[in-house]
Amino acid sequence: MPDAFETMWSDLAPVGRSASSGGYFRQPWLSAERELAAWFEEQCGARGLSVSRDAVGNVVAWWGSPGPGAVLTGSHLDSVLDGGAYDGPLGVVSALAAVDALRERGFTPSRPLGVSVFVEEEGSRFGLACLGSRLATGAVSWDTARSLKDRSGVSLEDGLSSAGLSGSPDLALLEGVGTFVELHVEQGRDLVDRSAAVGVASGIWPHGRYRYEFTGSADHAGTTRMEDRADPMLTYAMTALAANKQARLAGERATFGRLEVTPNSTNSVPSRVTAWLDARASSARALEDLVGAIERQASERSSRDGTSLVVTPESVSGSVEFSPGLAARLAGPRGWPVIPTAAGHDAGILSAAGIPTAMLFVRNPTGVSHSPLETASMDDCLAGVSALADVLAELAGDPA
Ligand code: HGY
Ligand code: MN
Ligand code: MN
Repeated sequence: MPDAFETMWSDLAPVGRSASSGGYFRQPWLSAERELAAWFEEQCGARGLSVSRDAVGNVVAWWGSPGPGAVLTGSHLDSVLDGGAYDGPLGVVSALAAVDALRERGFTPSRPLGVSVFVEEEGSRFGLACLGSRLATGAVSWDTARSLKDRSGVSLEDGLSSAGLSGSPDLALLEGVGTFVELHVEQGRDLVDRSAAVGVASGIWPHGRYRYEFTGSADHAGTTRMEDRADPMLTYAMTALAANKQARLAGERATFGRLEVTPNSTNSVPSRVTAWLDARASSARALEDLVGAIERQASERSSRDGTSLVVTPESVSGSVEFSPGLAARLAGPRGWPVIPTAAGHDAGILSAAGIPTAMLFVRNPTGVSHSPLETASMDDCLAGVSALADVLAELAGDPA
């Protein structure tokens, strides 16, 4: 008898969880995430699914042998730093539970049905969002990705080899996949405001991550007069204020959530401040305008402060419109709302690769995500499993 949803969910709860914050640290190819990856393959094996893994650790487990017109469902197991329990794992556990539910209904797929996990969806270690699915679809080449470095200077290639993975994935893993469906906890309050347990995604806002390197002159915090300083912290601070103001004025999103100060000494004017901007907007043009306005204001401030600035895009994800026909087909008869999101997903990468894709969202009562406080009720999670099973039966069953 396969483990029920609740059992699987409690299996995962302690893995990578911080005792102090209650948040999750499941960075890719490090112990907690590798423990989850092994758990997932065990669960697939217990269900008689045949597991294929590519050279970076993306996994697809098949019900039926893979082939053209296959239907794939899944999500990711990695987390942001100090993340929530649901972002990613809910889609993976729900996919396994949906297979069980279909079997309990006596369903047999008339086309191959796969359950997938893509690695490094958050880009929390190597900086490029959806790194696993970009490699699996060829959206980024191995040559480009192999030298990406994590915060301690470990390259992707070395990070993989210490996890026993060779890197340089071929594109065979997703061969034949005709439709992808990702279930995900909603990262917002749209469903709770509509009193709906399940919804369907219409698309993903374009978004990007940009590294801002502010360089000034290190000096003494006490003996250096204010007018004699070239202080990169000041330029950064004014840039953070400008980003917030520009996003508010435009009704878009801008966040500086990560900062590195050199030498990070209490009684020194810093020599360098590196900050990462996460910017998102409701259209490609709006994102370009927002990012441009922030960079212009940062450069103006930098010349006033006598500092210098280099801005480097690290991860850019274009606007995604999921297949409208598929969204309408799944949502219409079931009365599910069709809603946009500003959160990136592997589903966006597969959609951009030309695979007809849909996302199911499960209600998040607070809307909070990328936080230990992220939550969803068990009832809504089980409603999500049943919804996913219905959708998979429709997509992988005999054509009506
Ligand atoms: O950052 C995002 O939008 C997603 O959670 N990876
Ligand atoms: Mn996330
Ligand atoms: Mn996610």
